[in-house]
Amino acid sequence: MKVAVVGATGLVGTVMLKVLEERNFPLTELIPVASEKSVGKEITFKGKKFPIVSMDTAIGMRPDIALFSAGGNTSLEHAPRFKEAGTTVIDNSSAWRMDPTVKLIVPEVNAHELSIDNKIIANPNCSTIQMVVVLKPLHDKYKIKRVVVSTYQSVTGTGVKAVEQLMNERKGIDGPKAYPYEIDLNVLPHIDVFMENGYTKEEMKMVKETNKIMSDDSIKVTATTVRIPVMGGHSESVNIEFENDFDLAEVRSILEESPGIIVVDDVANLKYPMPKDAHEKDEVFVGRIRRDESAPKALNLWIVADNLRKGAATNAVQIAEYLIQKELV
Ligand code: 2RA
Repeated sequence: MKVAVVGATGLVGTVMLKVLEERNFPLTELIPVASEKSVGKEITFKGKKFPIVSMDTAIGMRPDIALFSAGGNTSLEHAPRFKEAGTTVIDNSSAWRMDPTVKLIVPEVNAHELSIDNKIIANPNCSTIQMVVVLKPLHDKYKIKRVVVSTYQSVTGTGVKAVEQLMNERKGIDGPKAYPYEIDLNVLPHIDVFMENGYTKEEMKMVKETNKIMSDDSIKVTATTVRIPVMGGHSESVNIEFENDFDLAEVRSILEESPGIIVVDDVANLKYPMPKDAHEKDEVFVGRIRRDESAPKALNLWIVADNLRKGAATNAVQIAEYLIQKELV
């Protein structure tokens, strides 16, 4: 399997390479792609050095799969070119997610939708991925009416410049700014740009992507997405209202038995999910499982995951693994 990683030197691209290595992905040739200024440099993968090549060179090498994490404009321009060359593209940008002809995939939820005809596949937004992994088994059992989610998102979701801003602020030194305000000892109720309806683009991604991935527009979703000075991953406080009532012990066992989920919920011993524990893991961690006592048939959960791994790189690699397993590529 010839695999290209487009954006190989970026925050997510670097994690994609790490995940491919850790999961011993069955690749016969690796094609790292980055901007012209990086062409010719080398990356090390499984102890071997691979030269970074240009987009055109990579397309000419006709990879079987191309994992993209290079921004929306790059995906819009070059994903179709890889597709033309016979490559299946799995894109981590938001460029294709709401395209009705493109599948938006979280393997634990809707990998079954994939077919050999899907040559551009969209990787959902990180904050959406970790939430729908948990919603899916509960929706199947109790049918979800409405979801209210507040997120607490790591600066790594913004990128290297944001991590540098946080670290510089903690050291009390000036430097490049990724945010309009200080992020250390602060929270910003503002991720991406504000829309006409007062929501941010990040919040509307959670709303629209959830309905597409769950294939159910009847699920009402509202979101408030917040940036916090944390590194290890995104956390989410999720309130779910169901059509049908539930048994709390059954909810817990359903989650414990669902793929990709680890339940960490023992408050008597102060056990609950935290970004520090989720960092560099591929699972979605769920805790603080409790009935919402203010409403019938409603549940509160706390969901944490590493946004660079399950929220981006690992989910993309899992899609690629599924394509190989089902001989769709
Ligand atoms: C963020 N989910 O956290 C967005 C994009 N990675 O900034």
